Amino acid sequence: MKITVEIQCDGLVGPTHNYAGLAWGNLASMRHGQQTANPRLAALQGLAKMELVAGLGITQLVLPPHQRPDLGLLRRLGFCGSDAQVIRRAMRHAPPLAAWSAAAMWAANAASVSPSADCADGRIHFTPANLIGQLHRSIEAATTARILRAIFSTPQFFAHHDPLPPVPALGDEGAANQLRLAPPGGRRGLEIFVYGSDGLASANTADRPARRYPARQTAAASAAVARNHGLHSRAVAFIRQNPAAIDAGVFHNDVIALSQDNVLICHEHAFATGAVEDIRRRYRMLFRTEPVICVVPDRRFSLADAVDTYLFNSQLLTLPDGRRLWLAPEECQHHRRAMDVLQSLQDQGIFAVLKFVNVRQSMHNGGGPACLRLRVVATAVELAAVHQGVMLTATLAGRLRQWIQRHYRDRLSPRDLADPKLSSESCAALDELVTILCLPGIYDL
Ligand code: SUG
Repeated sequence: MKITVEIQCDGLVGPTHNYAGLAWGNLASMRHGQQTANPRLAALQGLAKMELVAGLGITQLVLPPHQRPDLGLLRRLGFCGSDAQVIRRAMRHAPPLAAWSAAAMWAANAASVSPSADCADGRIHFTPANLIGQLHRSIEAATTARILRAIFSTPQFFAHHDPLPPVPALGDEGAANQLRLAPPGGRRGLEIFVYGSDGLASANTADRPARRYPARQTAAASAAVARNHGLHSRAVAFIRQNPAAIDAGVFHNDVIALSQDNVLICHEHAFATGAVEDIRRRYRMLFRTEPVICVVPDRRFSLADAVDTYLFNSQLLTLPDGRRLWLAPEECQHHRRAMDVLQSLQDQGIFAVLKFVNVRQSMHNGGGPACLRLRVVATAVELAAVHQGVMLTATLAGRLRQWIQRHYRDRLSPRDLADPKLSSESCAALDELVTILCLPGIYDL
């Protein structure tokens, strides 16, 4: 049995972080739209979380932000001239604010990832999410693919797939809709894909349940990812999200469920009826042992509580000594019912240590601690093949902090996005960042 580590890959918040209210069905984004953001604080909060995790002896890696505004998108939409003219012209019309979105910070949506122990060819597989549900996120896939290929570059260990075709029937939002259960100790796991709509199967039928908010992940997309990754059919479960959860603002599964090792924590209304029993049965068949499943009842903690606090969007981390740490958003600390749930999980031995983290700038756009990170389970040999320039050390953290202080604004309203200087400031920042991270060639600067 090979010992594995779980690499936490966090998206560094980009210089154009703003509140444009772009994400329909994501209540925090809808509520905070048009407010003034603080990109510098957002980036520092994200970095502080990374430092906290790295300080616990957990492997932490930095994913660079994407280049914004996306002038290529603006030109494709028919705005022409010099870069400054393109920006001014775009802002004069109904401005496609998507081009300024810093949403790539939510790395849990960057890709689906399967550890080598789960894949037929014994390599770690990556599929960048196509994120086709919303324009501002659909522009991420190409850069994400480039960044992942640059960081996990050794073909002997890492396999990279293209994002799925960009059509609604194959909507894919990555690891935010993936769970994985495995007995402790680095073995194969049961990969659980959570979807909101059937995709291909129901694309042409009129019997889809009416909903307030869209389901972003399709079963057809999840099945395609599982096939591409070479997952064994016995080690995969496809679980339907409860439409009531989506309508309550649970736009990704990681707002309502989380997993680590052999532990699954979910809300009573996270999944369709029978899903938890299905997971339990499959786990038992695969590993001849019981998983630990905690279902949080709605009467103790409602769907609205889950969306308000992001309790389920905590990071459950396994410390080097084998104990588990629950890293919750600070919002939980001031919420009595969230604290009661945490106390009961701790009493059941789900985790030994509880910590809180302030990522409020991200939270106001609907992204909690777990949204900001992508997990990659790797063996020691695989870890050694990862690009070392992005591994968070105290030195790198110090350099990034200075870089943020130097380049980021501390106020950015949607109206400020029209300023062509913001674009040149961002380019200058990213130009320096590729040197800091030793990642040339990921942007077209
Ligand atoms: O896709 N918010 C993101 C939040 C993603 C959170 N990720 C996970 N749950 N894993 C989204 O809804 C808001 C952008 C804006 O409104 O400007 C936004 O895109």
